[in-house]
Amino acid sequence: MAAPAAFSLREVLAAFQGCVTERREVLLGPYLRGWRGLIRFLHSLGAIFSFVSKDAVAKVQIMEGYCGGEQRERYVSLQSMVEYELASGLVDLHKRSGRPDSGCRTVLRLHRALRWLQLFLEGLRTGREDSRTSVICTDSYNASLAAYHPWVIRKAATVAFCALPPRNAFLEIMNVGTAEDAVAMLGEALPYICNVYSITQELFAHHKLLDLP
Ligand code: 1PZ
Repeated sequence: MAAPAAFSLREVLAAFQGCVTERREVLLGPYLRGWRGLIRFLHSLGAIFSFVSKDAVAKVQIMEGYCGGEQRERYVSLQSMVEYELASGLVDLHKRSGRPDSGCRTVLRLHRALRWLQLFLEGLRTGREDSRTSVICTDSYNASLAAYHPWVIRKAATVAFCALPPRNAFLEIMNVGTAEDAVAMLGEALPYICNVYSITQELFAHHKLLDLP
């Protein structure tokens, strides 16, 4: 059997570039394609991260279900999703009620993880050649996602981070070329991720959706 084609993180990050429209709407199709690519990359880092990818896959699947379901035209963008789910009373605002997870609460989890990704990639990009990926990763995690995770997940995450390869090796497994090429690519791609993050943050803040259970 042929080995799966090596894929480059450049294409993955480009999906986030393609998901913002001129009207500053975030399109769910490319957003989820970006996530699928990130999850694939995560798989290449080994089984130690499978508890992370399992959860990420579950969340992406929920969203793909909505995007391919009966109400698919309501799930074209984050903006149309928020409007539809709120107007139809589909979002548990204070306590989970046993109803299916809403798109809003599901995207919120991915959105918080995107903040981690932004900090982590920025840390890698600007880090010194001899800096440790595990330290960059732990610092980014503690400054973002950790606040939303119980102790046991924080512990498991921190242990897994120790398995990450050194900075330059990590930049090379991104498959963009040399470590310098990867740093240059990150410099180009990160503003787009920041943009997706801030538009989503604004949208969720506006509708008071930043603490959905
Ligand atoms: C390069 C190294 C990758 C490290 C990944 C860093 C993120 C660590 C996150 C660990 C969370 C895993 C377990 C599941 C947690 C869930 O409880 C939470 C909340 O969901 P809920 O329980 O409310 O339904 N899920 C999340 O916070 C979403 C986490 C998604 C992480 C995606 C990481 C993508 C990695 C890309 C790698 C380049």
